[in-house]
Amino acid sequence: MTIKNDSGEELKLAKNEHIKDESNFLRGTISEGLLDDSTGALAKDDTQLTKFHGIYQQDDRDVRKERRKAKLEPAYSFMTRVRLPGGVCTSQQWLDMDEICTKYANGTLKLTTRQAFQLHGTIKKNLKLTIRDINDSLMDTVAACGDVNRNVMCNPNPYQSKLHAEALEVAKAISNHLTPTTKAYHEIWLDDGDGEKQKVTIDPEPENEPIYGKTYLPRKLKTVVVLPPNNDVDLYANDLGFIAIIEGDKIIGYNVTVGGGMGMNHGQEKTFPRLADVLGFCLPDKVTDVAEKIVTTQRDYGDRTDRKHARLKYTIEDRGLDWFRNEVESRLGYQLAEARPFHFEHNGDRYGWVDDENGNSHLTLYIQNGCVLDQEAFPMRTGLREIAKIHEGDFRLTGNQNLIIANISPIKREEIEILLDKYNLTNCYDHSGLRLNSIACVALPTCGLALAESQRYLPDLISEIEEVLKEFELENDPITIRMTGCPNGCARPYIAEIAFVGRAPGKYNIYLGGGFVGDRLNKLYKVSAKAEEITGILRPIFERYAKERDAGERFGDFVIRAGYVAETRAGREFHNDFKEE
Ligand code: SRM
Ligand code: SF4
Repeated sequence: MTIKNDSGEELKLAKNEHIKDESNFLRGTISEGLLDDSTGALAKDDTQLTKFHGIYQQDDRDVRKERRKAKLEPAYSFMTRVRLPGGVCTSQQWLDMDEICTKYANGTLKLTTRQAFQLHGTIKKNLKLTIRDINDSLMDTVAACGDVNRNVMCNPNPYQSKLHAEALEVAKAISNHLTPTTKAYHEIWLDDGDGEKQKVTIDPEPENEPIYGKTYLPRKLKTVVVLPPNNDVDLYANDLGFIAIIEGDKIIGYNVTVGGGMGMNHGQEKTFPRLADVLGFCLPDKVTDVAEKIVTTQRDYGDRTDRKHARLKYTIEDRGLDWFRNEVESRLGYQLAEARPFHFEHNGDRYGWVDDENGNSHLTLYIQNGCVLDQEAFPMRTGLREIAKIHEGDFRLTGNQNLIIANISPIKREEIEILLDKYNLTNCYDHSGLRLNSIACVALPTCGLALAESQRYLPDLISEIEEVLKEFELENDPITIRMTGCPNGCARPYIAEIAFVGRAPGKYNIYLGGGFVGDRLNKLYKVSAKAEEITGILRPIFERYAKERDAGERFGDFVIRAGYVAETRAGREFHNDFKEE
C-alpha cells in the first residue's frame, strides 16, 4: 500500500495503516488467536484490529511487577465497549449488561464519557461469550473503538420534548450510516463456536467498505448531536457535531461543527486540544449526507503517516476551515448555508427529578466516575437492578458518566421511590457542586496509557477540596473539575474550569479557566504538582473567588479576570507560556 502527498511524494505510512490494509477488513488472525489457550493475549497486530470490534486487550497494572518477577505473563484481560447511540437502553438491556458484568467481567458496570457501557476484566476464553450475550441483548460493540466513527452522542433526555426525540433519531441515523459494513464482526464473534459456521458465512463476493475503504480512517472520529441550551455532551470536544436549531417548536436544521478534540502529549507542542469550529448549516434531511462527506474528506486528507497528527482537528488546522468547507461542499454538490445563532448554558447534568409534558418523570443520578458497583455501605448496582426489574421506561447514560432513569410513569414512580430509599440511591445527588460536576477517566489499573491515578484518586481529592470550599461557603457552587491519568483527555479535561492531568505517579499538571459551558479551553497553571500539594495550591484561589467574584461569575471566568491564566480559545495557543502566581 502506498500513498502520495499533494506534491506526489510517496509517504511512509504509520504501522497501523499496514495492519488495517492487510487485515482483510478487520479479520487479521483474531479467530485463530482466540483458540490459542497457551496465552491470555492475542497477537500484537490483532490487538489493534480488535479495537474496531469494540475490544481492548489490557493487563492488570497493579500486579505487573510481581508477575514479571514470578516470570509469568502479564495478567491479560479484555475491556469491551458497548456502542449505545445517545446512551439509551431499555430496562431489559440494563439487566442484561448487569448480568454479563457479573458473569464475565469484574463486577463494575462502567458508564463512559461518551454514553457507552464498558466491561473490564474479561478473560480471553469468555470474550466471545460476552460479545454474544451483548448481541443477544440487541446491542453491539462494533466501531465502539478503532479508526472509525465512534458512539454518536446526543443529549440524554429525549422524553423531555419531542425535539429531543427527534435529535436522538438523527444521532441513530448518523450512527447507522457510518457503521462499518465488514462481516468480520459476525464471523469472528457470533459464529456457533465450532469454526464451521464461520467458513460457510463468508460471502464469496469481495468485501467492500463503501464509506471507509479498506484502511478505514486515519484515526478515530467522534460525532455528537446537541440540542441547545444543554451542552451536556460537550459539542466542542468532538470531531463532528450537529447543533439543532429550533424555531418555534421545530428543529429547522443543524449547524455543522468540525475539528474538536482533546488528545495531546506532554511536551509535544505539535499536539494540542482544540475546540470545534462552526462550518455552516444544513437541513435535517441532509445530516447523514453531510456527515458522510466530512468523513470521506478526512479519510482522504487526514494524516496517515503520524497517528499523533491524524485527527480531523489537525487536517483543519493545517489546511484551513475554508479549504475544508470547499472540499466538503464539492463532494456534497451544494453549499452549506450560513450558520444560525445558538447558545449554551452549561455542560453538566441536571440532577434529581424532572417531570415532562407527558406526565412522566425522569431522575438523574450522580454516579461517581460512572462506576456502577456494589459496596457494602452502598449497594448501587443491586439497587439499580431492582429498579430495572420494574421500570417500564428506559435508562440513559449521560456524557458526564451519570445515569438517568427515564420516562417513569406516574404509577411506577412511587414504587421506584421506595427502591431509591431502600438502596440509598437518593444520596446519588446529595453532593457538593464540585463533586456533581466532576469527571475522572478510568486510568489505573486497566488503562495501558495511564501515567497516574484518576478515578481511584479524584473522589478523595474532591473530599479534601470540599473542606476548603466549605470554609469559603462555596460548597454548593457548581464548578467543573476533571481528572485524567494522562494527557489523552478521556474526561475532556481541557474544557473544565479546573483540571488535573497525570504526568507521573502522584503528579499532575493543573489547568484552570475552561468555560462553564465547555466553550473555552483552560490553560496550564502548575506543572507536575504533587498530589498532596494540590489543595494548598487551589486554596488561595478559592478564597479570592469567594471574596472578589462578580455576581454570577463562574470560577473559570474569574481565574482569567483575576490573572491566574490567560483566556484560551484557539488550540494552537494552548501551550503558550503560562503565568506563575
Ligand atoms: Fe479515551 C484511549 C478510555 C473517552 C481520548 N481511552 C483510551 C483507552 C482505550 C486507552 C488505550 O488506548 O489503550 C482508554 C481505556 C481505559 C480503560 O481501561 O477503560 C480510554 N476514553 C476512555 C473512557 C472509558 C474514559 C471514561 O472514563 O469514561 C471513555 C470512553 C468513551 C466511549 O464510550 O467511547 C473515553 N477518550 C475519551 C474522550 C472523551 C470523548 O470522546 O468525549 C477523549 C477526548 C476526545 C478526543 O478523542 O479527542 C478520549 N482516549 C483518547 C485518546 C487520545 C486521542 C487523540 O486524539 O490523541 C486515547 C489514546 C489514543 O487513541 O491513542 C484514548
Ligand atoms: Fe487512560 Fe489517559 Fe484515557 Fe485516562 S485519559 S483513560 S489514563 S488514556
